Amino acid sequence: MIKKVLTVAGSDSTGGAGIQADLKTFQEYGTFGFSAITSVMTMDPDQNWSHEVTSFSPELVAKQLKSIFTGGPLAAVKTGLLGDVGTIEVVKDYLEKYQMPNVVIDPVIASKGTQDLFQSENVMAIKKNLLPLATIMTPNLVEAAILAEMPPLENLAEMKIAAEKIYQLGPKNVIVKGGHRLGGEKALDVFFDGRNFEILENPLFKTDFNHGAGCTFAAAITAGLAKELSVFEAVVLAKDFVAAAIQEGLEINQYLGHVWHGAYNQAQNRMTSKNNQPSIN
Ligand code: PXL
Repeated sequence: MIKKVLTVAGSDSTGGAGIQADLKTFQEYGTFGFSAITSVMTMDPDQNWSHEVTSFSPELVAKQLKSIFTGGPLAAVKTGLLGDVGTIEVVKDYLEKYQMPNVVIDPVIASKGTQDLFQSENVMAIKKNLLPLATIMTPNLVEAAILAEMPPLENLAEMKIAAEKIYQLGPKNVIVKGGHRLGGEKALDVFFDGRNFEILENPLFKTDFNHGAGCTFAAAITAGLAKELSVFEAVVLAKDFVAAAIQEGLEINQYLGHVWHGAYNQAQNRMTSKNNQPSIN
């Protein structure tokens, strides 16, 4: 059976992050993607590529969710950029009403080049409404410090404390992503399930083409959960998926480069005339 998965997130027109990353990743995992768009992120080359978020109304998000959930609950859901408090509350209502399993909350309150993502009322609303419903929360280093109300995290010990503090807010699992921000030779992540810590170590790739890595990682976990992996299995596979995507990142313009969501499956080789075998005659 094909698993249905949902992303509630912002649009990144350039195709690397947000809704676009999520849907591409869902497809790579062989799941069927639904999407509710909360906002549109745009970047302006005339303003040194400064980012702007234009939010949709909570009512419009609710209308999309109504359309989506008419067929009943889905196998998994991911939230990303949510835009405003009203939208966060609408999302909570739907997650509760349909008793959604496999809820992945990517906080998206701190990201490269996007100061305006951080709004304290949104952070409070995410903490209050969404963390208690989360199967897993996926903050980066900066987001983890904000959620845990700690000064900037600088080492593994502090990441563990932050993971524990975030766990206390309600999610069943937490992964704090060290990524490139921690420095050092490796990308280190701390996973905490309320009892045990797992430290995930991955090579740190020297690339500037990694826009969309965070969204892609959370979307990959979501699709993995939909396909009935355990939370930790889903995280480990998502790490491999996103590592491949970063390794084969592509330049988009003079300002940025994106992860290649199809890298893990070498999707660029699909549908070439040589390989193409029609399944129905
Ligand atoms: O990576 C955070 C992020 C999330 N969602 C959208 C984005 C971005 C970063 O640019 O555009 C829509």
